[in-house]
Amino acid sequence: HAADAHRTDLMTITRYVLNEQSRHPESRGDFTILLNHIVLGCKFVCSAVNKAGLAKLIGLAGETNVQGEEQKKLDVLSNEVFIKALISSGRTCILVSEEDEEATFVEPSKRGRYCVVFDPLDGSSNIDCGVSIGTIFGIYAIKDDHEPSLDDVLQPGKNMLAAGYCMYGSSCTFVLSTGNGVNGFTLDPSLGEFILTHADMKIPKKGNIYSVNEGNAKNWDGPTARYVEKCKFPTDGSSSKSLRYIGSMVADVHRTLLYGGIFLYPADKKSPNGKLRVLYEVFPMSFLMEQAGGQAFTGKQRALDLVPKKIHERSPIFLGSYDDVEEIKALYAAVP
Ligand code: AHM
Ligand code: MG
Repeated sequence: HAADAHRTDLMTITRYVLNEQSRHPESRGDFTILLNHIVLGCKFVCSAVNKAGLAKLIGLAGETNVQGEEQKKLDVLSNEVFIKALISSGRTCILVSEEDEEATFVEPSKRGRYCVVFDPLDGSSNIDCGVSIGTIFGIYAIKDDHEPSLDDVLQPGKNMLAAGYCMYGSSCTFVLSTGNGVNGFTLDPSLGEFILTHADMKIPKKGNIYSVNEGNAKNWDGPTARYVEKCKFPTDGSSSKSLRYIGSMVADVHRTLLYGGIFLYPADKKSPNGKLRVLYEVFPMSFLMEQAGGQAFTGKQRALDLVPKKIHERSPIFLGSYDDVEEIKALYAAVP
């Protein structure tokens, strides 16, 4: 029975990546090992996030501090877990984390060829009210035989080998692309394994949801303002779009990927480069969107073509369904 086979033949994320890698004869399993360490970090964060409310009540971890300190602690804790897991994988050479001002250069004896850029716990201001948060990451590889330097990570997003996120929500979901489509895995807590649940994810060509912090509207530029106005008061006879904004990038992007539509974090007068960070927020999400058949645009160019000059650089971002991003591109193109 096909249905039985489905239930007994579990496609874990490790098995999936091993299959993928076997298409590359030169592969030595390094990528699989690296990914396993990222997955370990995500499982740790998942467990810590699930206990966060409880910890506050009965004092599980970091019990000595009160008044919102847990929040901060969870960020820092997650970062430490990822940094240590990534170094101990023996497959990394440079790590860039949202939590650390400077990049981490792995000591030669533990070095490998991968660079990992990541936000260990994005949207952490949402922890206390139980809203979904996530980890976002991207992976580059250095060219053989040279001393790792920042130039190895100051690369356009299109040079990433892989990107993904893990969402800590009502279930724990890991979405990954190794440049060959997008696949989603859900953590089975009883097995401690991520199982393939969303094979070959494709974003709808057009959606009916827009997602933006409208509180910033008074500071928007013309094209962003016109776009959002069109979402609410369409002039082409189409129906108006729904607004959904969680304020947690992983959750907003995950919904956009599944249901279609557009996510915007535009420039505004106060923050001319928007809020989101190029390396570990904009690039991985843009990579996933393109791999799922959508688009990602900065207001000036394809997001993945951007070449960052600094590791914590920011950029405006518009990403989502192909047709919806096409519309915002047209509005920006119309401005001289
Ligand atoms: P953080 O890295 O400090 O958590 O901020 C990033 C978050 C994103 O998850 C989210 O898309 C955005 O900030 C929301 O910002 P705002 O509250 O300005 O709408
Ligand atoms: Mg962040």
